[in-house]
Amino acid sequence: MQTSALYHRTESEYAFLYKPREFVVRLRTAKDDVQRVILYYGDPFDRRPRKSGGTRWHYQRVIMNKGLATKDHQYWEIKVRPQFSRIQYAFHVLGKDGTEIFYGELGCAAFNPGEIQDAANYFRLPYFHKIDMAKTPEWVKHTVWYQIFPERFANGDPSNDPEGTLPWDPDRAPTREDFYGGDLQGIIDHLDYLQKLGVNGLYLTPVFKAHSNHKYDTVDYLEIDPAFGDKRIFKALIDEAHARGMKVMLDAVFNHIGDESLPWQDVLRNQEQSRFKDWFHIRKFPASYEATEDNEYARKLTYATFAFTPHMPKLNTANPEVQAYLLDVAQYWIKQFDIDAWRLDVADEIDHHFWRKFATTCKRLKPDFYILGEAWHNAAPWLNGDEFTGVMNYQFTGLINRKFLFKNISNIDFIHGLNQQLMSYRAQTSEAMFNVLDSHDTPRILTLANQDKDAVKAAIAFTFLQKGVPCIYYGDEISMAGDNDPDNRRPMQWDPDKQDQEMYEFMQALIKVRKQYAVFLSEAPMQWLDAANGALLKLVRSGRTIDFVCLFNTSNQQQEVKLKNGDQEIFSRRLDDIDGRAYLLPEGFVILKRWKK
Ligand code: ARE
Ligand code: CA
Repeated sequence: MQTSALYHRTESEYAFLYKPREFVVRLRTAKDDVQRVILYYGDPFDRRPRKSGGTRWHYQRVIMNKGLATKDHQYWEIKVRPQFSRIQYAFHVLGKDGTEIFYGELGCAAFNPGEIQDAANYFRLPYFHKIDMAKTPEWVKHTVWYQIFPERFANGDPSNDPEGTLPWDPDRAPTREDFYGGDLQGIIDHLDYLQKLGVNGLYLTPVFKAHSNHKYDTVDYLEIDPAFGDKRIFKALIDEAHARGMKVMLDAVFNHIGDESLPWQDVLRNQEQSRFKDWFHIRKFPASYEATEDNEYARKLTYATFAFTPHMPKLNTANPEVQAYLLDVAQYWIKQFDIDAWRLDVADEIDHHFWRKFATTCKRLKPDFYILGEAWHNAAPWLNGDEFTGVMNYQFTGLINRKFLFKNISNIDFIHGLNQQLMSYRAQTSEAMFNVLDSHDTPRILTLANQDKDAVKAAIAFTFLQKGVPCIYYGDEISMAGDNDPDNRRPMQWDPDKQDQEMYEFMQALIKVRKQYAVFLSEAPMQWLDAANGALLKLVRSGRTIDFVCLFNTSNQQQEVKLKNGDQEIFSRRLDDIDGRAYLLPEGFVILKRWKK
């Protein structure tokens, strides 16, 4: 047995409370190396008399389930409910080669029944604290998000258009500096459209006062940008959205502030004498820059910024004054306007210390508040329950794009990659992930897919069947195209003759299914059938009363599909020729809903 592959760590994605009294244990082993894993567990204070005198630990034994596999590893998983909310546990691992290992906190040893009494070797979770448990608000699972870039969604009020506003033209590629006049009234005007589509969560990129069209260079966090409207209109938007059962998430850009903001302007004027000098990370005075985007110049910056961008000086979030200021902003929009979630811009470049305070502050006001971090890489350090609820799941969805849009990954590698992502987080965190296939920071899916709409449909359908909440980037539902930023931010196409109605109806149907089975699709385990099959991707989500059998034709040929329930054939079709009782989607893939007796 390859004992070096054995891995477990307490209070992590390997050992966590899923519900206040339900403890999940995962063990990693080498792939195809182990035949069985038995979990030994008991109460750390439960000693019982021995017949021969003295006492001994009382342990229960349970066989662990074979869980998901990655390229190199096999995961084993089990849920246990210890009576007194505390546990000590270790693993008895039986190798395919016949070796038996006892694996605990002190490492691996040959399995020797005499030694299973040695409590020092047991992993421990000394007490189950509900307050420390990573929690996913129930509403998050029921949500299908829709991301809006307010400057480009709809112009509901021409009177607030900034100077030089261009005519609304979805066919024209915007430059970085263009303005099209989109605003909050425009969103309000189209809430009926969004409701009809079925989405029930709106994620707005920044709406606070700032100079750019994207508003990531905040001038004032406590003001709505005048080109977007004012607080009265913002309140109306929240109320109208809530009245329709939609949640609203705003973008918190706390890593940096705009260079036109009061604190930074004060630094530029007063330099070392500025009372704001410790609000930033200034390496050398004078802190200064010229308005140039040349990177050679940028690297000579004397102060920290976002990505060498001189107009985005980085805030010193370790400074208590800055903390108080930003936490006040966080509270203000929850208290006064009842927002439901914050999306945290460049979240991974801000210290954990600050985010812990931030999470406590938000949840004190709204216990089921959703905190979504922007982190493009493994985000486990922020997802222990005291910082973010989930992150923008670019790693996960990147794989989906590779499978369905670029078609450059085999089914088996794809499945292993998805499994790896799922095993990187606690189960409830995977349920809270924000699954975006594209956004204002990436090319649009249709463009990534080289205009192949069937591929787009497959990618979206697949995403909607995963754990984690899906998000649609405005305009994708009517097949808008767009390359990298800024081309991905074209004005929304509102001309019905130019909107792709078929794609719209497809998404509408999918959103309906997702919402109808929201909890099931969040929680049911993932089961890959026949994973080595290169032509058919078969995912089964199995619940108590219902199974989803999801088949995706990943080849470019017609595929024969047969499904059996025991000996009885329950489904047999050619995959581009499906009809009947199955809930089905066109173009070579199907979701077959099978009710259990
Ligand atoms: C734009 C261009 C840049 C250009 C710059 C010049 O995109 O290429 O150099 O202008 O000024 C906002 C605007 C952007 C603007 C940027 C800077 O929306 O249009 O850039 O400000 O002015 C990384 C970060 C991630 C970040 C992305 C953009 O980790 O946090 O880069 N995303 C957020 C927002 C953005 C926003 C900002 C941050 C700044 O969502 O919209 O930009 O507030 C890889 C890496 C990631 C990387 C990702 C994308 O996969 O792993 O770390 O994300 O690519 O580049
Ligand atoms: Ca306007």
